[in-house]
Amino acid sequence: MDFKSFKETIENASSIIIISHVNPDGDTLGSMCALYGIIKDNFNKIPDMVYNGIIPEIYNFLPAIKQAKKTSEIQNKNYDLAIAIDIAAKDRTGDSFPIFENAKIKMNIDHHKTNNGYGDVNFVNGDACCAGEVLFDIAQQLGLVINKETATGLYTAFLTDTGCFRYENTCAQTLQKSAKLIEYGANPSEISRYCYESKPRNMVLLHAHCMVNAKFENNNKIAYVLITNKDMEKFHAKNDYTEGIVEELRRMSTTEVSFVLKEVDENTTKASLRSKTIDVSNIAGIFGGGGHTFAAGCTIRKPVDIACNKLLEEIQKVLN
Ligand SMILES: [Mn+2]
Repeated sequence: MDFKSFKETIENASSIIIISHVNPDGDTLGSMCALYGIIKDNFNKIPDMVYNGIIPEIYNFLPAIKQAKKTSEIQNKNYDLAIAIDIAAKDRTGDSFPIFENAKIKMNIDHHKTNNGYGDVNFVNGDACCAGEVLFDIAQQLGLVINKETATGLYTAFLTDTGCFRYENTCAQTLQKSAKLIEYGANPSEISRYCYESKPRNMVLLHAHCMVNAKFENNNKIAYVLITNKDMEKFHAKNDYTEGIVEELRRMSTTEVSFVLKEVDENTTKASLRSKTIDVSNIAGIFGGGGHTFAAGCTIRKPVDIACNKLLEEIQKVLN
């Protein structure tokens, strides 16, 4: 890929905003902070950063994350340049969609295979393990400075989107590039501690509750749990506390597909799907969602129990 237009586009913009995706994760937030650092250190400009919903507490360690604002706090609505990072499709910008649409130039930096190149300038590599890797490649090819803070953001993206270098998107280059980031100052044990051993107590207790109440189908090949608003209240849970439950269900040797259904309101249910074998992005696609082969999500406009039956039906069609 040719990254020269990255440089030109940044140089030509006098106002820049970086947009992370709804329900932000370690890749979108780590990459956003890294891009902030890259633009600040190499182009002498201070971009704005915007997020949707809540930033999971574990990511408060990210350098520069405190500069990020909620969509409602953004005054300027007409940026020269808006950069979507780790955003598979435009609607994943959530509340920030108007900011993205109003910008004169739209840049799209991503690694989702389903990304259709919706920007004016697109850096999309479906083989990259995370959006942070695409950004790393841009910086390396253009000879841009990666300081300790930027390396910390990028390393967080690599670590979290590969599930601690365990998923199928982990390859030799993933580790080589991560090693480079350590040379640039990222501290692997410290970042792992923040990402994996700094969870709010009630989040861990909610996870335990979900494990105890998990259900199984197809000879335990399907493992799933329904989370109602009542469950959330019981644990004073913030929205992001459900992160990671679907992966815990996949951990069992018998699991081929796991999913978590979360009640949003009486007619809306959010589904997260994980798999070891079948393509769950297709199944999410049936309900208007998408994602990766082994990790996908969708919103189903049905009450949680009906959504559950519909989703089970679709998974069983593929498994049987
Ligand atoms: Mn990602």
